[in-house]
Amino acid sequence: MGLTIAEKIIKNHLVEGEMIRGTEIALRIDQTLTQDATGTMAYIEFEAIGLPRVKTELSVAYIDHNTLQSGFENADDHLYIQSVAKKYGIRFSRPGNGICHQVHLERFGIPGKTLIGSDSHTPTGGGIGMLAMGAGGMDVAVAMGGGAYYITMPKMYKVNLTGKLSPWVSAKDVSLEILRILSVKGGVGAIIEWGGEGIKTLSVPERATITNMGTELGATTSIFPSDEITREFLKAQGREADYVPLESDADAVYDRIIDIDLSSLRPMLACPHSPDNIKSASELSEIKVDQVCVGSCTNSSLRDMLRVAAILKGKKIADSVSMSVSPGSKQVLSMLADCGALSDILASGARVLECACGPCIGMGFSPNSAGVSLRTFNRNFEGRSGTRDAGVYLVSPEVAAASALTGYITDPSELGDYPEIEMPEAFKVDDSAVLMPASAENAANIPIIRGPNIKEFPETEPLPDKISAKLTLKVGDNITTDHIMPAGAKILPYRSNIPHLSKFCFAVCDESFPERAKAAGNTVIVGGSNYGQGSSREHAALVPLYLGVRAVVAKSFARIHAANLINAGILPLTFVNADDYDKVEQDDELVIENAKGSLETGKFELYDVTKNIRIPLAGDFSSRQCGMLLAGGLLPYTKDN
Ligand code: MIC
Ligand code: SF4
Repeated sequence: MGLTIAEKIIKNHLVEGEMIRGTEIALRIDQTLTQDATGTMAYIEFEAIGLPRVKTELSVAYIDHNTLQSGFENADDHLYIQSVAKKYGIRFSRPGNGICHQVHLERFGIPGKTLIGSDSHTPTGGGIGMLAMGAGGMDVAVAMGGGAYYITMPKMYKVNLTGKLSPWVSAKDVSLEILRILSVKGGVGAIIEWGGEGIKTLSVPERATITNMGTELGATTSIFPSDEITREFLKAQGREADYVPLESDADAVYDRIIDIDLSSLRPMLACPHSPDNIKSASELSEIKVDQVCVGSCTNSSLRDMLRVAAILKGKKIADSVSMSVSPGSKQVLSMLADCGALSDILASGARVLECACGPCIGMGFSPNSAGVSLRTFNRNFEGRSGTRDAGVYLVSPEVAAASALTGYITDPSELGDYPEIEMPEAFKVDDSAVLMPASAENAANIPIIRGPNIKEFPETEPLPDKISAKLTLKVGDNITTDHIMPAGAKILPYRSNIPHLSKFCFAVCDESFPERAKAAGNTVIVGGSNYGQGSSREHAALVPLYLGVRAVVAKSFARIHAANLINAGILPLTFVNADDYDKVEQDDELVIENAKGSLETGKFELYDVTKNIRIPLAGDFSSRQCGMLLAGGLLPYTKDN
């Protein structure tokens, strides 16, 4: 039987299990990345493992999320990460060098390698043919220590692209089209392989836009073949030696095949508040726009920026629009400056922000009250922009620039001729903002710098046999980790301070939750389907742990969040009958008897004391996951073993 691209990489990295879809497998990880918002916690966890050096081929610590430094907290965390990186053998990408996924693609990604990152958009690396996955910080810490990364062997989906994108339509529209087809939960448990003749018309950064946003499908990852286009990209980055060809076998077996004709696509938008709420630009032309943001790890490549500059060139953005442009990396910014495109952007009236996540994670540039914000980003969850009543639309760079000019949502093809851009043959390579670690001999003397913002890790306890808890919060479908643990400029600086963060847990849904949870002592949360989609932030498990959450019962879970809950020693259980979700109510007193014994059978029972009803629950855990849950999480489990 032939293999898919992902299966070929998995086969080369398999350390445990068999490649049987739906069963647990363990993979050797070649590369890791962290960013600063999840990195401090990941490195605290790496330190707890107690190894003198990372064991990966390459590990990079990026600073790109928390770059506002509105107080000492961020600066302290940066110094902590920098000192850890130097000591333990990790490269340190300084603030200003760019967004982790963009820089990693440009400078470090290698086809055929495995990469995990403590950020859910790590699949960006699939654009260059890597098996790149987002993970919780603890899993990244373990991988840095040479430990395997465990996943459920995914199903394999194939998207066949035919045709060629029309002018004014771009890779972002392909992402929006697949979200329209599959929805935010349509990729759960699957790897999405992109192929067909149409991929030959897409450059590596365009492919990376597509794999980046594959995260919003809930997919384990997305991947493109490594072909001549990949070679060209690597050559232009001065890294042709890293090229290896990679394609699926002709008789590879897929669980689902989806065909998309690129020629048929039109400019689209994802409307508030979900990336799969898709409409075409021409349908929405009545909507007035207040803000436009170009950037993020989805759309901040040189190609995207040159395109925006070419559309804005010689024109002014509408008086009513506030526009920001954040290039994805120092390489992109510096090349924009060299070729004059940066001046075209500035002359149009747009504001140029630094090469970082910025508005994408609510670090500044929040929209006005009830404002309409068009963003070339990947997520438009409620409140994520920092303005709770804002309406955020996800768009391509083309729609963003055209709408900034007219002040209304605009199908860019109305602007007339599509301005051509010329991509350079070689990128400008300057890796001086990536600091190399100390040599192994000198590492012992490097001190770790720990500011007062770095607080203790929350305590976990072994699983009790009987869990008595209050149902302190009941929420609906598609709850994101941005709901569970919001980010933004006011909160993000405290990512290494769980007690402080806990005050904001579920603030978007119910501000009284933290107080009520603390008062209850032990808590169970009930959710709908796809609970925990979105960000990989393990804080969405560690903070609930700190607040006494012992189990989350939902109709279904998103992959990374379910793993993070188990890593934190919290039971993720699902309703056997989805209708039972309606039977329980907030404030009910609940009991899960025989929790330990139920781990073996996978059959749990929830007794709702208030309603006097018994509800069957499922928890299908591997023996390793049972071990972690019994021990109270991954760290105690790793220590015990
Ligand atoms: C995001 O886009 O939500 C983030 C911020 O990059 C997160 C990571 C985090 O919460 O720090 C992600 O995607 O994993
Ligand atoms: Fe940064 Fe936004 Fe990308 Fe997350 S999605 S890594 S916040 S740019």
